[in-house]
Amino acid sequence: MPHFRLISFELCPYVQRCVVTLREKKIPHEVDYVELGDRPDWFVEMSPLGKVPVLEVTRDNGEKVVLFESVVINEYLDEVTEGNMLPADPLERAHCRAWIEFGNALLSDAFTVTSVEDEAELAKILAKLGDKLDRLEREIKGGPFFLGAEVSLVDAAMTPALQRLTWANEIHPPLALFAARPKVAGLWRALAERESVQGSAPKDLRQQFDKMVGRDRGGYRSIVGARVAA
Ligand SMILES: N[C@@H](CCC(=O)N[C@@H](CS)C(=O)NCC(=O)O)C(=O)O
Repeated sequence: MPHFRLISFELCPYVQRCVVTLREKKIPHEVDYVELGDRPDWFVEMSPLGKVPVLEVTRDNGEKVVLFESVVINEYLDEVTEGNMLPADPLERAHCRAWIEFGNALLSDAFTVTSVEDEAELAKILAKLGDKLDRLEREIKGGPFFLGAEVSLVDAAMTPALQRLTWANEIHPPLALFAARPKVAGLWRALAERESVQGSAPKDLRQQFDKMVGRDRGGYRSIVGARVAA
């Protein structure tokens, strides 16, 4: 087995996806943290897009290969370890990859919903988000996870978005993101119970999230954040 070194930034939702996979599959690895506001030279040199996560893979012969992009890292980790977090059938695998891409869009919307500054913007993003959550609700068949009883890479990819949307909804209940979407709500509840998810982010992530969405962003607070501050 190669040696795995994950380059992380503690609050990064994309890193979190890889940590879920590493923990789900109990893959030995080391973690190095970087401050994105003060990037060390070795990280600038190593990371082609200047982003985390990066996975440095050291082969048995000492050769190092750098992987980047959370989705790519997760598929590689799944392929080189016991068990499968994607189906064997090519069509089903492709279908999962498509929904992983959907998870990227969901994460982007989750960020927007915590940073909008007025009601009109909030209504726009809620319409987009509502459509996505409705589609996800229809896609989850038996649950509790995306593919059913077993956790998959789709679930790992959705984890950070569902966690942040759940918190945003708790802070600002009128968002009503989950009330009419019991399967999506159930998916997050099932994920939140897993050790892999519980250990995927710093223990104080919720407090940091509240601070982040409540923080003064260039003169305004997000609508969600205003509730934290109130
Ligand atoms: N598509 C990338 C996104 C990674 C990403 O945006 N990471 C953020 C931190 S959460 C980052 O490193 N940002 C630094 C930058 O964009 O310069 C992935 O899935 O890994």
